[in-house]
Amino acid sequence: MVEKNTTGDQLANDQFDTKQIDLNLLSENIKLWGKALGFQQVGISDIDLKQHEEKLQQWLDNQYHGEMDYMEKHGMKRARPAELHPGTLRVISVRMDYLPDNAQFARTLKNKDNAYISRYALGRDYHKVVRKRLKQLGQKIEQQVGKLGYRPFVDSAPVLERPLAEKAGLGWTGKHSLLIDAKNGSWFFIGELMIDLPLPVDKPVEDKCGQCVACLKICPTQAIVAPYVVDGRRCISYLTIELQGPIPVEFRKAIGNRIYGCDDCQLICPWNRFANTTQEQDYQARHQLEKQPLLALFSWNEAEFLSNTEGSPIRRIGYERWLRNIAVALGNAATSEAVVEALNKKLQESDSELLNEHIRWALAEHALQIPIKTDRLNNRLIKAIEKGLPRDA
Ligand code: B12
Ligand code: SF4
Ligand code: SF4
Repeated sequence: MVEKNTTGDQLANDQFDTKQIDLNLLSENIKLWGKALGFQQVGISDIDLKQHEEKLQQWLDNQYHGEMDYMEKHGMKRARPAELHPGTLRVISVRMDYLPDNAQFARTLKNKDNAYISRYALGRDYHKVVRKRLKQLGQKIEQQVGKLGYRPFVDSAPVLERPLAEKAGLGWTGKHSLLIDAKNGSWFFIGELMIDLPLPVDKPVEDKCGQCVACLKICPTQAIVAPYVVDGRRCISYLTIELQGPIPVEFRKAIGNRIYGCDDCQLICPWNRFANTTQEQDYQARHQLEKQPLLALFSWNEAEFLSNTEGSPIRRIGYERWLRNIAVALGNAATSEAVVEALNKKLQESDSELLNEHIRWALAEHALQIPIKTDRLNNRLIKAIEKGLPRDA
């Protein structure tokens, strides 16, 4: 419970002028309530992101956002949370782990006939899960202190979420540009609640990447162009999820069997040896998506696609791009009659030029009849997972 009329600071904004609230106690309670709502960590930061503006601008000037117009549209607003939600004084950042038990990463990456779907997308759409609970956290705070201005967001607003969570002490930014916690690795989502209370802020933690460059070296498409900088246009996550049009041919072989997102830079990271698993039901893998043969997924009709991906983030790419991605993975699978037949069948049925071009590419790969080349990077990654992450292999 929040004690009122104790030693509290006088709140800065007019709304709360008449009340005395112990802000230290309130922030402690917010952390407890956040944990009770299923967040593994809760931290608080101010809203000063000035030091990120120049780098964000450089990233945009380099066109690293590719087709992600939403990254460009709001310009520097991303680094100025108060412009997004006037009155914001603090941001409460939350961490939600999504790695389930028995992830079997190496097994899926090894079997080129099965689809690899990035771990975060195998369960329920995290946007819905995290946002709903952040809203509950906002309501809980309001119940205690009276009417206040707050806004929950997770990927949903033009704001630099990762730097905010970093300021709030939820982890350091790894060279792959994701946030890492020393005790829990990087398998987590972040979400934020903007709030107009001048709560005490937390301290950031120290960068522990040291001399390591494993993520830069393992990335199949060399998307991490320098430490801490990802060229979105090269990232498999962008190519399979964000990109609307054709996947550039130069990246198709490197995509392997990854049909939705990629986890390689996290799988190689030594800090993920310490990752906790989650029992959260929403993040358990759905049977129809996990360890599925590419051919089974390729045979879904649109109605099956929609029903099998209901409530999943995958649904938003739509049926055409779903097939586009699987066609690329089938082009990388072992040549067999069944694969060639399935590709030809879809080619006859489909009137999408986008899909048909990818199918023709895949058929051409099989026509070459070249035995599948050993993928050096993929093999190295599989060995590293088996050795470093035996539980998740
Ligand atoms: C756009 C986006 C993408 C794009 C671009 C990725 C990127 N790194 O920007 C694509 C589609 C490729 C992508 C992929 C993924 N994403 Co994403 N993505 C976002 C999103 C919406 C915005 C990120 C952003 O602002 N990018 C802009 C650039 C400029 O930001 P930045 O990379 O942090 O850039 C900083 C550095 O470059 C740094 N910098 C630049 N130069 C230099 C030089 C030095 C010396 C230093 C120190 C720093 C530095 O300064 C920049 C500004 O701070 C966020 C959610 C959000 N609203 O924040 C999720 C988010 C970052 N993604 C997330 C996830 C999970 C992923 C994937 C793992 C999904 C998957 N499995 O496929 C991959 C990982 C790929 C990767 N290594 O980044 C999570 C990360 C959670 C975590 N633990 O950190 C987020 C936070 C979503 C969430 N709410 O949970 N994503
Ligand atoms: S998600 Fe995959 S493609 Fe993207 S930066 Fe990481 S390793 Fe590279
Ligand atoms: S793989 Fe190494 S360099 Fe990359 S984020 Fe992890 S510790 Fe940092």
